Amino acid sequence: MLKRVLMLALVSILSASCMAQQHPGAEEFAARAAEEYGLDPAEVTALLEGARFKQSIVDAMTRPAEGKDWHEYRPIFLTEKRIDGGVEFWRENEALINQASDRFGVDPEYIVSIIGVETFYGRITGRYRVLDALTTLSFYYPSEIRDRSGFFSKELMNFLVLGQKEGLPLDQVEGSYAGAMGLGQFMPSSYLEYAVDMDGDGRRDLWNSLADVIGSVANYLHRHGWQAEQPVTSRARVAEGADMERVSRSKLKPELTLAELAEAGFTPVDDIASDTPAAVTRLVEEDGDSFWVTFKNFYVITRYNRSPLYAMAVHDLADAIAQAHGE
Ligand SMILES: [Ca+2]
Repeated sequence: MLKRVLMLALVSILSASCMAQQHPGAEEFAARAAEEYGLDPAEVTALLEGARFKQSIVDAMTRPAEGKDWHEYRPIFLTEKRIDGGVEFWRENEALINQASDRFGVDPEYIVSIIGVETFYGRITGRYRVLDALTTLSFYYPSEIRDRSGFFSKELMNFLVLGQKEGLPLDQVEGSYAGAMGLGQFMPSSYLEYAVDMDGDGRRDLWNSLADVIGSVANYLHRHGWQAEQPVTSRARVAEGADMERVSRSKLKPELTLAELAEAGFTPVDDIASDTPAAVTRLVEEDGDSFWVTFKNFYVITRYNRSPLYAMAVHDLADAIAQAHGE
């Protein structure tokens, strides 16, 4: 009997401490929020005490989809449902997509495709509280992978700033396990910097205003240097004895001209001016590697998500949607 009473007491103590969690480093964080951003430290502390550590977020972070090979990654996004969904989303929002495309100089199918890859046109925007996600990844980042807790700590700070600026209910806002929000999955820093109020109601709402969502995705691509109606990528012909070092070294930033790449043994199958800056990337297919010449626009897509697999999926989906849409 006594054992049972003790047990119950222990459970209630544990659950009380779960209600108000003391996260390692939270105190210092609140002090910094006050000092550098003029936020109320007591409010920040109270908010963080209501944030919950989530093991599921740590688990998700240690196995992202970008760890897959291309032939496993592509079928996740290049489905008939996602292509048809894109055509439907485009037709339903034709005026807004045209408006954003004209205003920001971004090809419409890429605006549609990004929203399609990120959230299936708003069907999957994430069920984690952003506060829990960013707190978990700031203070409990998994030690077995490259430490990005600094990045998430900055995003947590930006999340607080965003809350103050946009009047968001920070303890309720939902997003991905990494804290990405709304139909375009904007991290707090991107929300602050690139979100636009395209419907003109005085707020930037990336959940409920399709005008704001579509405008913000277009502005994001625009601000990172999108070049309208310019190529994104082209399959590469690889000459015998091609300089494979170029593939590993060129990264994704287009730092060589097509003429220089041709000298190294890589030429695009499409007809593109030889002074165009480009890079080369390699994808793992089921039956070997494929090589791709990538251009500025490909690089711009990787500003959304650093993976070349991501950029290629966005490109392929954009292409498929544009064809089905009849462009
Ligand atoms: Ca708005």
